Amino acid sequence: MQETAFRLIGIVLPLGCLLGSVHAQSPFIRGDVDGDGDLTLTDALTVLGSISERSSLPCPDAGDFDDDGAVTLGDYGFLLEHLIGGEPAPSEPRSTPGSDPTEDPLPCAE
Ligand SMILES: [Ca+2]
Ligand SMILES: [Ca+2]
Ligand SMILES: [Ca+2]
Repeated sequence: MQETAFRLIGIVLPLGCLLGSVHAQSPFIRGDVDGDGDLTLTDALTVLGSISERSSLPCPDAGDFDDDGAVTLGDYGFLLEHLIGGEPAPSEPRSTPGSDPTEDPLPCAE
């Protein structure tokens, strides 16, 4: 039992150091906050829910629709407009999962 615990620590610790040192970011599609690969009303409602409940999204960077470094009601509005009218287009990455092209404090971890 103890041996198993030590083995686990041996695996988890280096992994944590690795993630902490390179600031690894999971690839994401901008606006696809639930990560199902599509921009839908569920994504908009998830953004709205996280803002009103002050909870964080699994991938806050995906919720930052206009890529200004913060997830706000504006992002919810843009996402809703995009779903209804097709405009405005979200910032990159938008068609295939990718990483954030601009630096900001928003994380994206699975
Ligand atoms: Ca989605
Ligand atoms: Ca934003
Ligand atoms: Ca950014």
